[in-house]
Amino acid sequence: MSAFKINAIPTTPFGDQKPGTSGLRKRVKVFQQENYTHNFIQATLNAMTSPCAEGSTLVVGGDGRYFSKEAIQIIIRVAAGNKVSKLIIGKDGILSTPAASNIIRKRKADGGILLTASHNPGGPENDFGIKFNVSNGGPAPENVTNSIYEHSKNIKQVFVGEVPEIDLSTIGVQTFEGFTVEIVDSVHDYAILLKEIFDFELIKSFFAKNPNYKVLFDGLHGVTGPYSERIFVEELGLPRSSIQNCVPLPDFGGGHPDPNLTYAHSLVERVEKENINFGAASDGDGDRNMIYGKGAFVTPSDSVAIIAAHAEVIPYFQKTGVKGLARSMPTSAAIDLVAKKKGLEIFEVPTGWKFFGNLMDAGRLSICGEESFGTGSDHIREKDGIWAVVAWLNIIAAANEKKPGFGIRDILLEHYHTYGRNFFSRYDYEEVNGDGANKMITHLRHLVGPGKSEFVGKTFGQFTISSADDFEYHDPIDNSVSKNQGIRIIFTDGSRIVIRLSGTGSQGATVRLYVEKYSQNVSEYESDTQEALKPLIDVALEISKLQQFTGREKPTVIT
Ligand code: VG1
Ligand code: CO
Repeated sequence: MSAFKINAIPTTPFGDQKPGTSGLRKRVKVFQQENYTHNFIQATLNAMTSPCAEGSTLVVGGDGRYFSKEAIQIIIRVAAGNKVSKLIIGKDGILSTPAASNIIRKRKADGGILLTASHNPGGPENDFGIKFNVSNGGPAPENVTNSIYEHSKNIKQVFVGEVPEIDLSTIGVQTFEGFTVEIVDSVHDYAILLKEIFDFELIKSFFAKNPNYKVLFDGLHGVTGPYSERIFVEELGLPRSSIQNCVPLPDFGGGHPDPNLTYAHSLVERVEKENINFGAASDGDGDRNMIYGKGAFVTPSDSVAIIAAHAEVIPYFQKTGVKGLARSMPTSAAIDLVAKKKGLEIFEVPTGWKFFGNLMDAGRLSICGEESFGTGSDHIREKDGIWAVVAWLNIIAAANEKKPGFGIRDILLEHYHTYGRNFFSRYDYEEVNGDGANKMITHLRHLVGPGKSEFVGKTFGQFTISSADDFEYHDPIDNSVSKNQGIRIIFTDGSRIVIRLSGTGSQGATVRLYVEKYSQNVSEYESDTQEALKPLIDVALEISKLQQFTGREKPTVIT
């Protein structure tokens, strides 16, 4: 066992290491600055309190994007320098976000460092990201990320252990005096987990009985490639042609690894052209998903509601029961209607998966989702792209037992006939001038802000305002309060407008405008979303003065 020297290297703070919605995300060039990554890792380890970094076990891995391998060698040396006792690292540095969450829980680690900027493009000119997860496997809550930021602003030295470069490509254990590095298979534990959750036999027998049922999964060259190969091809027996773009690339093949109608267009085109029954995609780090059948796009807000409505066919929920449901604030209220019907608790939390963790740990939440293509459950503490895809396959296989030929579109329509339809859309205005965006938010805060009761009762077109605020969340478990989480304008017919600024962008500001309209009019169930929402979008633009403040006529992306 070799000993190594620890050096205290003097450094000075960078003022910009404030984690956003999901970790610190910046251009690769920013992380490549001398000491930048060292500083952030040291600040993260300094922020660990229960337990401290010294003596702890941490899981490390990510989506394999450009600069990951260099960052992992830095993490190894800084962890050794801070007397971390063990690092568990995915082979080649690869761990999808859900797989990392699972390993933290299964191995009872004290936390994890995840290297990803999720759906943001990768490569030398694009984004990198570092996120700290705590011992429940979930993203660090705000008190921890605030502490990381405080430490980063006051940092004076980084402790670096003189350990040699570690070969990340060989599974096994490497031991130094007081410090161990274990390289683990990236997929193994995750595959076991999914097989415990879902009815793989039922899904396999559905495929066997329906040899013409075509499935296409698109990994968008993100981290899910090896996971999809294992789950869809090896375990569920689908042909290899059922997966595409499944070789992880450090720059995602130059693409934007975001599973939505804009960036997963090659999947959408093939599903339509080749009459594929079941299409799905996942993002760079494997926590997002899109479900898309021929002529049937499932909005993420509908997807989580449908999974909740059909939870009884999933073995995991047969065992645990469904304890409660939740969604992020901008997500449509489709899942609220399921909760109501089933007599379950429903929670509305701010944007960001970290807000679901406490509810899950307290045994009050089983299934939850975000409109941003995030769906998941309390099997881990991150959203889980492949979990959502297999959940849908499980639901379809179960439905076909009674109704042969039942597909994605049938499930959607059946859901609308039972619960009504929540039309939902999000408009993103990316990389707008930060000043203009902030001024717009100030204008909106002023309109809705406390004591502004005259705004309530005002009518715009066919919509009359019934309430408006800047969303504030009181966590029912630890009583923490999160303020200013987005402007919410609710109308008397239940329609909603939400406006907030993104916390994941790396350049300029991104404005997100969310609109939702509820309908129980059967003749509208098959209507086009954008048409159905047009009047409400006009009202949102009028109230927010978005076009005046940002100078943007049109959004960059509509989902
Ligand atoms: C976005 C989404 C949010 C999601 C977050 C991280 O945040 O809106 O719902 O939790 O990304 O997703 P923002 O602040 O940009 O709106 V991922 O797949 O990056 O981990
Ligand atoms: Co992601």
